Amino acid sequence: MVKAVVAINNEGIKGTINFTQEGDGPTTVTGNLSGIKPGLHGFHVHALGDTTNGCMSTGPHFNPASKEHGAPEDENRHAGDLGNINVGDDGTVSFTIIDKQIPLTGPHSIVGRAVVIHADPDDLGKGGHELSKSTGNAGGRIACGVIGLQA
Ligand SMILES: [Cu+2]
Ligand SMILES: [Zn+2]
Repeated sequence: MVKAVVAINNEGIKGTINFTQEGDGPTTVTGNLSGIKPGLHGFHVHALGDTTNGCMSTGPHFNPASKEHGAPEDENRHAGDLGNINVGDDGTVSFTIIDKQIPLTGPHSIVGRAVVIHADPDDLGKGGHELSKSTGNAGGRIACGVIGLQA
């Protein structure tokens, strides 16, 4: 079992996101976050584990197969497209995502890259906005953290 973790602590948004993968199986993502505006927020793996300029320096969505932005269940999606998280009225969210395109080992590993939470909902590529096919038009980057291997 390979494990990785992200600690989130940006502008009052706090929490932890854990990743586990057994062999070549799917990766399970579990998160507990607080301090976020209620509603849907785009949730992605971005290509770069660089936060020297805050979340802006994490680059675009992780996209090793050069596809378009989409929903997690779409064939045509960025590997980093994990959809939305749905924050409750109390500003907290607990979620579990199981996904096959975000391995923790090998050439397309997400370890050392970044998780980003957005201000707005991800339209999953279907919103008809000029940004739908690249970012899901999910708005600003309100929190992020670098994915690190866990012993
Ligand atoms: Cu993003
Ligand atoms: Zn994307």
